[in-house]
Amino acid sequence: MKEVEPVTYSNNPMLSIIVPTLREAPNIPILTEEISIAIGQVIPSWELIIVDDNSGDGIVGVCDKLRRDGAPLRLIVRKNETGLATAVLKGFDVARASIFVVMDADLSHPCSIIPMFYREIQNGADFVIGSRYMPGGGTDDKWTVLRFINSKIATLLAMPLISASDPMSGFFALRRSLWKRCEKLSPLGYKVGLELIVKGKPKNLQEVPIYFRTRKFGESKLSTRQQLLYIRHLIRLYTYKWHTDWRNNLTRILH
Ligand SMILES: Nc1nc2c(ncn2[C@@H]2O[C@H](COP(=O)(O)OP(=O)(O)O)[C@@H](O)[C@H]2O)c(=O)[nH]1
Ligand SMILES: [Mg+2]
Repeated sequence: MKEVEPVTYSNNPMLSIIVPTLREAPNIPILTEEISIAIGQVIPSWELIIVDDNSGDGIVGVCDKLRRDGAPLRLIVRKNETGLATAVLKGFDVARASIFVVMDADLSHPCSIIPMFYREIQNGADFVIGSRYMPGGGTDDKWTVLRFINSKIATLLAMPLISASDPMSGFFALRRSLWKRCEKLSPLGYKVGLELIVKGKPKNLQEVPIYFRTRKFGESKLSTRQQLLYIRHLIRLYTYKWHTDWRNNLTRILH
C-alpha cells in the first residue's frame, strides 16, 4: 500500500464499510488505498469489514499485511456459508458504526462517492443508492450488450417495488437503524439492497450518480443461477409488499 493518511483505530468508528468477497485478493490492497484516499480527513474514524467465503486465494495474508501497515481493516472468513447477500448481513452483525456503506471489492464502485453518501446520511437520508442510471451516472463502455440488457431488465422488474432509478445497485449506504427495523431478512442471491429498501421502508431515500467501472482483476460471479435466484427473490419481495402495503391500501380505497 502506498502512503495513506494514518487512520485512528477506533472501537467506535463513524463509518463501517462492508465488502463481500469471493476470490478478490488482488483487489483488496487497491480498494483499501482508494478508500483511505477518498475518505481522507472527511471521516476521521472508519472500519473496512471484508466478509470472505473461504476463497483460499491468499486474502488472509493480504489483509494481515494491510492491517500491519495501519489499515483499519477486519476480515471475516466464513467457512460454512456462501452468498453475497448473507455475507453483507454478516458484516452488519459485526459492524460498530451507526452508518454502513456496502460496496463490491472489484473496484467497480468509485470510492470518491463515499463521503457524499456519508453527507447525505448526516443531512437526514436513511438510505442512499449509488445510481448508474440517473443523470450524471453511467457504466463503462466495456460492458457487453448482454450485460447491459440484463441489468436493464432486472432493474425494470424491480421498479414497482421501490421508486429509484437504480434499485439493483450494489453500492449503497444506510443507517444502522434502518437495518434494525427490517422484518426478518431472507436474502437470496445477489440483491440485498433491494430487500433492505422494501422491508426497511426508508423515509428519506436519496440517490447519488455513480460511474460504474468494469473490473480489472478476477471474474464476475454473476451466473445464470444467480439470475434465477433473483427471480425467486423478487417473487418473495412482491408477496411481502402485497401483504404489508398494497393490500392495505387497496382495502382502504375500497372502503
Ligand atoms: N462473500 C461473498 N462475496 C461474494 C459472493 N459472490 C460475489 N461476491 C462478491 O460480491 C461483489 C459483487 O460480485 P461481482 O462478481 O463483482 O458481481 P457483478 O458486479 O454483478 O459482476 C464482489 O466483491 C464479489 O467478490 C459470495 O458468494 N460470497
Ligand atoms: Mg462486480
